[in-house]
This record gives sequence, C-alpha cells and structure tokens, in this order.
Amino acid sequence: PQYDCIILNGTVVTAADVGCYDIAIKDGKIMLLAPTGYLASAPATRVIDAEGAYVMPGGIDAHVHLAEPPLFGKGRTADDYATGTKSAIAGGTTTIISFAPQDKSQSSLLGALDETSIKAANQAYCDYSFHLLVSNPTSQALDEFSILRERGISSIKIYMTYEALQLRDNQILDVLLKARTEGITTMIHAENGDVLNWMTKQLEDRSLLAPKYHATSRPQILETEATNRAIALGELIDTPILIVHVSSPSAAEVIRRAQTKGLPVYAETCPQYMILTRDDLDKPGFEGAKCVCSPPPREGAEDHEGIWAGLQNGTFTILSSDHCPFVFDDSENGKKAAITAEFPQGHFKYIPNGCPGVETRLALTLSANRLTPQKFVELTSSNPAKIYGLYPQKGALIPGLSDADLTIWYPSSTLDPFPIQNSTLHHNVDYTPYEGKMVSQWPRYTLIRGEVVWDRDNGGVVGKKGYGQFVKRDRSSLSSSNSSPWNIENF
Ligand code: DUC
Ligand code: ZN
Ligand code: ZN
Ligand code: ZN
Repeated sequence: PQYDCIILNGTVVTAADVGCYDIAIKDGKIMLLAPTGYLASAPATRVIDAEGAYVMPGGIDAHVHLAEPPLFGKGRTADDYATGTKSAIAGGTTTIISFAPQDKSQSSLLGALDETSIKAANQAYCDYSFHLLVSNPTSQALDEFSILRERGISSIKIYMTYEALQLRDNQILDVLLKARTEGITTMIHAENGDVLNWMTKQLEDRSLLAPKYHATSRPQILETEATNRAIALGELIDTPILIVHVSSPSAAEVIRRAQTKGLPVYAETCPQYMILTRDDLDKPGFEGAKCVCSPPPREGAEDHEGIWAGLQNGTFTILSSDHCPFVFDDSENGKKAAITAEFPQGHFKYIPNGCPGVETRLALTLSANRLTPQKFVELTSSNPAKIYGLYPQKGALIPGLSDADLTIWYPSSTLDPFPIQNSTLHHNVDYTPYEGKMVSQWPRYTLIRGEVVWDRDNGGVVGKKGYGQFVKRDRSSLSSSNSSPWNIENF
C-alpha cells in the first residue's frame, strides 16, 4: 500500500516500552510499527528520518484555560482557541482539554458547553475537548450530567475556593454522587477558600499587598486541608476524584496515603511546581505578579524534590500545564488590572491567578532529565488519555486504533541547550515565567492525525487554524468506583 507518511529509524517511546521501530501512517491512523529497516523502501507520500530521535505519542495537556471570562481576579485569559492551540502544537502537544465554565447565574450547564463549543469551532490547531466547570450545581445542572456524557464529556471541575466558583461541602457531595452515577471524573481545586479569605484580611490589616503576599495568603496547610477534605468527601461517595495542580509535598503525602488505602484518588501537578518558588513573586515593582498562580509556587528546592518524587513514585497520575494566560502589561484585562486608583502599588488579591505554559510543558519536563522517557510519556500523554476517556485513540501508538498524533524530538546529539525566550513562543502573552531557563530538548516535529503541524526547522507552525477537531470522550478507563450502587443504608 501507499502510506501517507512513514517515520524511519526512530527510538519509539510509549508508556509501555522503548524500542527501535519504523512507523507507517495511513488515513490519520497508526497503521504499522515494525523493526527498524522494515519500512526503509516502503512507498509513502512523506518520509521522516528520525534517526537518533525519540518518537512519542503526542502530548496531551488536560488542563488549559482558553477564552475564559474573569474568574480568578480581574483579567480575562489572553489566549483564544486559535493562539492557545497554536502554542500547544509548537510545544509538542496534540490534544488539549480546556474548560467550559458555567457562570453562577446559570442554572444549566448546556449553555456553557454551547458557548465554549462556538468559541472553539474552526479555530483550533490541535484536537480538543472540554471539562465542564460546575459552579452552580442546581438539580437541573446535575440532571444534565447524562447529557454531557452523550455529548462526549466525561469530566467536570469544581472549586473549593473563589467567590465566583466555590462550592460548599454539601454541594460537592451532590456533584460527586451524580458524577458517580454517570461515570464522570471530578477534578477538584483544593484550597480552603474561607481560610484564604481570612489570611487575606490579616495581610490587608497590615497593608501587606505586594505580589509576594499572594503566596503568604495561601500557605501549604490550606491546600493540604482541602485536599484531605476532598478525599474524605470522595470516600464517602466512593467515586473517583482527581486533585488538580498539586503544589505541596504535604498535599501529595495525603494523596499517597489515600491511594495506599485503595481509594480512587488521582492527582495532577504542573511544571511551575517543579521550577518556580515564592521568591519569583518577590521582585522589584509589580514584576512578581507574572508568577502569581494558584496554588502559588512553594518555598524552595525541598518542595520541588517532593513534587519530583511524587511524579516518579506514581502519586501523580498526570502532568499538565494549567496554562492560564494573562497579559502582564494591560491595565484592563491583564496582571496590571490589580493596579487601581485605590491601590496604586497593586493589590495581590486582584492579580489574575495563572501563568502561561502550554508550549513549554514538555520541553521543560523532559529537559530536567528526572523521569525515564516512558514515565514522561505516561504522565504527559497516556495517563491523561486514560483518565479522561481518550485512550487508545489518543495517548498510544496502537496500529489500527490510535490516531497518528506524534511528537518527534531532536536527535540528542543535534540540539545545543538554549534559553527559553518569550519572543519565540506562540501564545498571546507578553511574557513567560521561564524566560532564560535553559532547555536541552524541543520538539522537532509535531504530527496530528498524520499531518505535520509543527516543523521547527522548516516553517515552524505549518498546521492550519481549524484543523483541530473536537474529540468525544468515553468514561475513564483508569478509574472507577465500586460497582455496587451507592446506598446510604450501608453506612
Ligand atoms: N485554578 C486553575 O486551575 N487555574 C488558574 C487559577 C486557578 O485557581
Ligand atoms: Zn535506533
Ligand atoms: Zn484550579
Ligand atoms: Zn487551571
């Protein structure tokens, strides 16, 4: 047969193993994996020689904020579906899962899903899906979980903080019980909102308002407490939960204990918690606002080590970016919206929470050289696909089943370490928190459904806006509750 594309001589890495294989692609799917040399003279429209390079399933970033209204402070996210997904493919990510936010004034979820679907339609450079962000779990909204499933949405996110989003414990239980019935995975932002507001008031009373006090207002204990409470609520209902953007080794410890007990508790972390510290918030003027995200970067190297340990030992199931982009130099919708007439030096509580990172996630993590290549693929591609119901269409290289979504790295001998520079990134943000950080890896090619969409040495972004498709998701293949129905009489 004539193949659409063959990739020769590469070192193919999946979550399961590493080996030297040639890969054949036809009609957007992986058709064949064969020992190196086997496809050397096969007829193909395109041939990529990957000698000496890693070839991996494309990155899946399951935590990306695009085109969202102000939810975490004053600004709106700077990237729309076009710029955010362009940035994704330039960094080796082939599928993102972003959020469809329900506004607290809405009693339904379907409006949010439709509005977000319209924002994404014909805009994306990579494939995508949505998590429904549930901020108002009315009985109507809960009843709509079954419609979400029909429409290919199998996960939701809830918050334990932020006035516009925070659910009370009884509301969380309502959500978890319905999620259990419908086979939905619940992502939880675990920070104690009441403690955080109290801490903020203490700082305000002392006029401590600089960006660095964002970190002071959200100490680890408030993340650890909420994580513990989320796990308890999940255990009561016996349903899978995933704690997102875990920043604290102490929260990771609580999660590990729950996992050891056999509870279906999963966790995510992000590069900022392996790389940034609270000192990055402590810069002259308002600069520190660039690294304000929630939870905040922690104290130092020991915390980073704790997060790496959790990645290596399986406490963390996935590694996402939490790309939540706000322009710095914009007094209406950016970080500088926190500078007002009342607070001419800025007030940390108005700084929109989030950092850009969809493009740098894979390169920063692989360059750190702390994970085996297989573990890297597991955390950044295969596990996100499994837990969010995309596997094995995504996150795998199974002939006949998997989409030909691939990230091909440079041969290790050909790329010299170089500093990350915002001027070379593709997001719509005027800074990166990683400016000047050295990386030794960057994707040479990104392929989505067999098409080269990123060719770093020959055109850069060569994919087209609108090529990315909405992907329907099934229930998680990684997590499930007990098979018996939840019954209060069993307590
Ligand atoms: N939570 C997120 O998931 N992203 C940005 C801010 C936040 O609090
Ligand atoms: Zn080889
Ligand atoms: Zn969050
Ligand atoms: Zn987020």
